[in-house]
Amino acid sequence: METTLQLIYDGIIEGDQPAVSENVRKALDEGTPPATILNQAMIAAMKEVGSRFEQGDFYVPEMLIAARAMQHGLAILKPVLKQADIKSTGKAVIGTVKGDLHDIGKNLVGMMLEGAGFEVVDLGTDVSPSGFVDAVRKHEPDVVGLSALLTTTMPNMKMTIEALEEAGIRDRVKVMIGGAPITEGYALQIGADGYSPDASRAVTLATTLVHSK
Ligand code: B1M
Repeated sequence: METTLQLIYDGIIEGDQPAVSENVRKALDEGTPPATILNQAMIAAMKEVGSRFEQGDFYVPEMLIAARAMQHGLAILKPVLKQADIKSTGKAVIGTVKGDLHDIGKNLVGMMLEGAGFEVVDLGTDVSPSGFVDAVRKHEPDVVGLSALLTTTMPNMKMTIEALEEAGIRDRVKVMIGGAPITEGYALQIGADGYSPDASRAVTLATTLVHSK
């Protein structure tokens, strides 16, 4: 890995916010593409944090400070990922499902959608099925994006789709899902309209879903 990328990677693992911010700026100044910074340094570092947690080398506080350092780096990348003067591609309501506090992946999806010209309403984390129903009624989006990182919260995606059905508004929106434990098969099983394994493919999927409405 190039030195600046290595420093970003190390900074996230160590939870060193100033180092992450400084080196993300430096990498951009050096002309490193934002996608390279994201994938090779930042997302790779979060994967390593997850492995250390699994092995018992890291605990929740270490995961949390790593996540905060990652969020600081993302804040610097955000304006670069967003292109100016793009016409609205569609409207998306996104959120992390009930019981789940993981928001880095969801925030990244939101940023990439905004970058592609979507108007994004971010409901945050721990969003109940009725929270999604209310937001669909209020904002009338083309797409609803559900994120889940825990196997224990995945069923709340199904509950959300069922709540949209019960409210009689399921046919007004396309539902896309994603998150580390989610698969294409799970999306089919719960009646979602699509699944994306990462933030950039989430943009392609959302665009396809808007055009298929
Ligand atoms: Co948590 N955590 N965590 N955690 N955490 C995981 C998910 C875990 C895999 C770690 C591990 O054991 N290896 C594990 C889950 C195990 C499982 O369910 N199978 C786990 C656990 C167990 C927990 C707790 C239960 C720990 C505890 O308390 N004992 C607890 C649960 C809290 C809760 O939610 N109720 C917990 C807490 C936390 C922190 C709060 C400390 C922190 C989150 C901070 C935050 O998000 N603000 C945290 C972190 C940081 C992680 C890891 C290390 C990193 C997650 C991350 O941000 N990845 C994670 C390990 C891992 O994933 N390797 C782990 C980077 C991010 C860019 O990737 O979110 O996958 P990701 O998003 C990707 C794709 O998945 C996709 O695009 C994104 C970009 O490419 N995507 C979508 C995501 N959403 C999408 C939506 C879409 C489309 C694509 O459409 C709508």
